Amino acid sequence: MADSTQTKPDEEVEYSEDKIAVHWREEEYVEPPEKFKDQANAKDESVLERFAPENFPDCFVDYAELLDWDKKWDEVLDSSNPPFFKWFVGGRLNASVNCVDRHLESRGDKNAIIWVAEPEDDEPVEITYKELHRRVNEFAALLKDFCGVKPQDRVTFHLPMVPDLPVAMLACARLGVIHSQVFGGFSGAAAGQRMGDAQSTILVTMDAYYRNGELIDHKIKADDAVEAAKKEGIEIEKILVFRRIPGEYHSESEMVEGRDYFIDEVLKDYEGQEVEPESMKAEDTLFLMYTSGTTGRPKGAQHTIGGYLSYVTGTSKYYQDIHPDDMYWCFADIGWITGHSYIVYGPLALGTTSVMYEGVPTYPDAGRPWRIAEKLGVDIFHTAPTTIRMLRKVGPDEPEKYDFHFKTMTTVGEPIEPDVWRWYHKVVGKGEAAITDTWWMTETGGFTGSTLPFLQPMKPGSCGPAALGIQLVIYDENGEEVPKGSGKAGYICIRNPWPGRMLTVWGQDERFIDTYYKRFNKDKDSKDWKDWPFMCGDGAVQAEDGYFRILGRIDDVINVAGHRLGTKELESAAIEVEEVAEAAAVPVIDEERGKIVEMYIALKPGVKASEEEVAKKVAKQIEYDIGKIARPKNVWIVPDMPKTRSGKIMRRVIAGISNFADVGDISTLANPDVVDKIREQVQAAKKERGEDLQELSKEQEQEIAEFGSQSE
Ligand code: 6R9
Repeated sequence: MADSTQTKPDEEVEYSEDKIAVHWREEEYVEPPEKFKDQANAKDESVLERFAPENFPDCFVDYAELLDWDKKWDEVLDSSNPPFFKWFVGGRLNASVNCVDRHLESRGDKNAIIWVAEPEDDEPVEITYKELHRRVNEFAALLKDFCGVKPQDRVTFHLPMVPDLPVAMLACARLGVIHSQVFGGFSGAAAGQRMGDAQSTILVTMDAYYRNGELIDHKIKADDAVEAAKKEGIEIEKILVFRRIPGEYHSESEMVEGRDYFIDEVLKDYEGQEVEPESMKAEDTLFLMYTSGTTGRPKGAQHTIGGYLSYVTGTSKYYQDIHPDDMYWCFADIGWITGHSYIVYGPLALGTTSVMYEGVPTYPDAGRPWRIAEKLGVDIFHTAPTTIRMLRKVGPDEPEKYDFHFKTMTTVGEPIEPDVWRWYHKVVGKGEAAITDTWWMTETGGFTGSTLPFLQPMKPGSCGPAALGIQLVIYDENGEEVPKGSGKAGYICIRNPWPGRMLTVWGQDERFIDTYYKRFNKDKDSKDWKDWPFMCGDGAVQAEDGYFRILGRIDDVINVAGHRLGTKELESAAIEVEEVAEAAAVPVIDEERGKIVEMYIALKPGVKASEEEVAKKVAKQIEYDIGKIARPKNVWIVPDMPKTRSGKIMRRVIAGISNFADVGDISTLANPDVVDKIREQVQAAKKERGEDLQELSKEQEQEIAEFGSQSE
């Protein structure tokens, strides 16, 4: 491992491909505000003691006891078959009862959800717990009777940010059915492929939704989903369609008789019906959330009912500091794990009001989020660095024009630059809110590193110490522990099991072990959980005080505005284009979105089509297979790819070219002279387009230098 410039600021540092070096300076602490401390859910140090390692695994009973159980568990943790750990075994519960029914008596007339449509003239829609109960039951009745679903069957949603989405999730939960929501911005083909993987035959979608002032056609994507699912051997039996504007239909796609149904019409038969909630086993599955990895096929992270719900409820309580009377707004998409855990399940289990917003942050202008906060009296705000960066860029002075006051603010999804952190703290938080930088991932279910908002000081750019009950460790490439304060980086892992962790990769237990455990497990036959550290997939460094700084993914994943895109997914989309022989995807640092995708393409010999035509086709295919979010900024048609002798494309070399950064060591290339050719071609074109002005920070340079080297 190379040393950090923290200790040797000006020294030249040597890198080798599979290592990560750190060049960030430690920031000063920022003290949490005193004024909210008395009301905090975590207000004294006793909580830290309760969750100390010597109290593992029983410490997590604290979280499980926040829920109502039909039957309490017999065993807190069954670790007899590592790494398939099971929590609260013998326990029975229902997630929709915990998020809805149990609040009816005390808070039935209080709002569970307030939904803000993008058109600003539309009044926010208030949904009380009673109303939510009615809607969840009616939709559950429809799913059960009209679709004939049984406990643990899979139902796929491809929905935008509308209240029908949490209603549908909770209706599945009521029936013990597994939901799988595919991010609305992803393509229909992406939804169809995931249906194939989950063996799901029912698709719930919507005709259209508002984005940037336009009503955009969404049902049209269902046609592609049908095709893609067919390729996977799945015949979609029913497509249930919500209507964005009651009584109207805003899609070019035709409703197919006997397959497509307007939900509002079918629901008439189920008006006022109530469905008995299924009493499910704690380790049964609540939902699947597909995420990208190092190989082509997305992984279905399989989350449990008892463990997951306990974990998101507990972390919502202590880290989000949610009380029933708070007005909580998580400005994220439910199609992302953040939305599942911290818009729907955690907040509703605690009986609070969860705000949902349909549209883009800057519509009609950069003051919109702050007007929403002011109007609704939001006191807890939660969003991602990409949104914060965008709002700062477009309206740096907007927040101070509005009268809103946050007690806590969360950031999630990417490392946040200290400078952006300070704007968030000073301008959005008006200097009086605590920031929780929450580091975690789809696989972990909930927060794994952060500060307790009124108990632990904040440090810009660091997520903080390990979350309660989580034992974090950094290993070097040989599996040796990297001591804290050494300034060295390595692979961050979680030593112990925790209830929020996914149970497995849907249908692929081996892949689960390979991806998360193989690297640092020294004895695959061991039955001791201590031999099974979970590899998170991020590089990190730990300061002397125990705070972690996350350096980003060490696998081949490009994080665009918080969405993880697998290079392999992008490349396999490109290769579908007839003329394409080879493709490589690399990230380009982008001020607003963190990263964006650039594609490199080598053509098959004798191609007649013009380069421009092929480039267009590639971009279109990626948009079709994955979604708009993945659309490449540039598609470069190059004479050949830089490759190792074993024929693997060296992505870090082309990533270096795209970012005007160092391409690193090319001595192991089979065809080193291609590098100069590509550099000349690409950089000249970029200069012409004015894309060469980007100055990279040292850590960005390092990230580019490392990109993809894991798979070389
Ligand atoms: C929740 C979520 C996971 C990856 C993760 C890491 C990055 C998330 C972060 C962060 C630095 C934070 N990440 N939160 N990096 N600081 N506070 O984002 O899940 O979409 O699965 O992405 O996001 O690299 O490994 P997911």
